Amino acid sequence: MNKLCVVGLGYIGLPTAGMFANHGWQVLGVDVNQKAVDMINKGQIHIEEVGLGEMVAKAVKNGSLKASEKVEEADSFIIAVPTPHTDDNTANLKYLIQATNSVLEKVQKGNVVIVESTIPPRTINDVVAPLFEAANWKVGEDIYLAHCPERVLPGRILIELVENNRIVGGINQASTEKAVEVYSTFVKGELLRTSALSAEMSKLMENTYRDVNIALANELVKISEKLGIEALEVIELANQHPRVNLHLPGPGVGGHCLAVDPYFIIEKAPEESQLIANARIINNSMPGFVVDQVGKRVKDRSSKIAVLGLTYKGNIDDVRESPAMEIVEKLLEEGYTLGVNDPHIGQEQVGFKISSFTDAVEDAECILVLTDHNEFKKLDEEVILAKAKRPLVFDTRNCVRISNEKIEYVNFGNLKEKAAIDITIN
Ligand code: SAJ
Repeated sequence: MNKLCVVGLGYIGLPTAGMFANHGWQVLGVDVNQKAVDMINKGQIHIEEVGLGEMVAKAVKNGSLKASEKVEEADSFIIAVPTPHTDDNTANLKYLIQATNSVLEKVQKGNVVIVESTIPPRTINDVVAPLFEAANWKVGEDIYLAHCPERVLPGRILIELVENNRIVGGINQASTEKAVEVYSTFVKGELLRTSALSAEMSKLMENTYRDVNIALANELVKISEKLGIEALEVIELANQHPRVNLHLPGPGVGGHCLAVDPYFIIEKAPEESQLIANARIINNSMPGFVVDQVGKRVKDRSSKIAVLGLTYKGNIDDVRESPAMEIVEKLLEEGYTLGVNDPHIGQEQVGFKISSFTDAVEDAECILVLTDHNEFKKLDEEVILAKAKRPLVFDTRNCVRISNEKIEYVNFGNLKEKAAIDITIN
């Protein structure tokens, strides 16, 4: 039986370990978090993901998955540790280097080492390979090295791991083929063979493409606000062109991918990354723009604002890099009183009070929608009319559908009052 060692048991590493363990591999999952290791060895999980609990429990029970704090000898190694960005927006490769060094202690001739973590371009060639070379391994001959970025969406990880096409980028062709052999165990999507360098850059460009396009939509909102144009109507009309797909404006871009990955490119080629850097500046300016727009409608800074939604996008429980959190901070700095409601957030995730919808809306001069949770698509209009001081809904996500005429509705892309508009983008 082939043995696999997965270093890093987070949102990507644990589902990956479980998947291999359920497809004929003997898997050792390694993590520095002792609590996570203990839980997994009891067949439990420390993160939330649809179907993952059952998958891990099954693999632990039948003995194909074990967890440990120490790397052991194996045929293949997968590294799936975080690569956070530092305060100066450069990648922090500390965990990747630690993980590589721990693999280095156990690697044997003929093994393949695969990095799944998102990394700046040239990291495999300039950082990871030299660590093995310094230990006298001929990388690509004695041992094989590849970068296979993950591209799965939280909530759908177990499905997308199997069905998505997967980029497999070896440091040389022999490494690519070795890594293809590993993933072909369960991947039903296409395995796209390429170099490590192209793999690194494609992953970053996928998220940068989205970030730049969202910046374009956000810039359109600002231009439209100045010129009295209805931005959302413009997007809807322009998208009728067969080769145009304008994205949706919003209160900013959050999450640990889109708001971070473009910096990995900028870091390596700052002079050349003008458009990418400007897109980051535009998207980062959106929380301030939202607060200015609130200020135009609610002049008395001692008023109460009801904030609906804190997560970086709808129907998830993740507040990492969320523009809504920054907007809350800025509104408080302006002096407003806030009532905050988010049905997907627990009190312990944030440092301020989370209220029920009714309590949040009570006495509010403005109901500010920052996240497109399903719960917000149809608001309780009776409660708004009975409790709010002024029944004004300011919808930065174009997601609320209002039916009562007594409620004033302002759409973010249409800063003059008008009904929400139905737009779909890919
Ligand atoms: N957003 C807009 N307007 C839009 C689309 C999104 O303002 O038109 C905002 C969202 O509200 C959110 C942010 O962008 O704040 C990011 O959301 P997202 O759904 O675009 O992306 P993520 O970060 O949840 O996941 C992305 C995905 N990448 C792409 O769609 C290209 C996912 O497939 C990747 O696996 C993931 O990044 C990753 O791990 O890199």
